Amino acid sequence: MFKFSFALPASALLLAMLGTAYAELPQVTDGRIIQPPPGAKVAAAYFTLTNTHNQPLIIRGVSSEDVPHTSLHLSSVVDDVARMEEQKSITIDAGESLAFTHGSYHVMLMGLTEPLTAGSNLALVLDTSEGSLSINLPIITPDEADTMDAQSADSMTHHNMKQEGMSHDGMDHDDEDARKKMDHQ
Ligand SMILES: [Cu+2]
Repeated sequence: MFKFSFALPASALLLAMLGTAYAELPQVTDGRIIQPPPGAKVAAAYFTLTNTHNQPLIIRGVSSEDVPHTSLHLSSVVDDVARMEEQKSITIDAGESLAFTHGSYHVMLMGLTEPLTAGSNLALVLDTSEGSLSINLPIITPDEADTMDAQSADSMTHHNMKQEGMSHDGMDHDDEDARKKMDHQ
């Protein structure tokens, strides 16, 4: 009687600890920021986020100590015009992965005061339904990014997007008119 009543809560506690502290952390892979041209005030951060939890993962915001303005963006093409819209939140279903990449979801880095230099890293914090998620993204050269594209499984998609003029890097982020259209503040 004593033995039974003791053993049950102990195993339940162990499961709870595994569940909250270990098993459900979202996984970040393929993190990269392509070094922008000298003097650029804007860049984009890319990574793949996998929701290993059995509940939807909701990303509600993003911040960085080193970048004045950061936001969640989604690129799209409407009537052959590339545009970006700020996202209030992004939901990743249980067990699913979402690629933040060229022509799709990305973290917009705006008002850069220091150059983003290849070889260094930038830390971001994602505000999610699972709590704050710190991620550290390497800054790479455009050549290194092309090599990653060629090696990645979705390289076809990237190259098709570039041909259609949808590539993020092809857009002039410094253009004042474009910034107004995108509602950047
Ligand atoms: Cu953007």
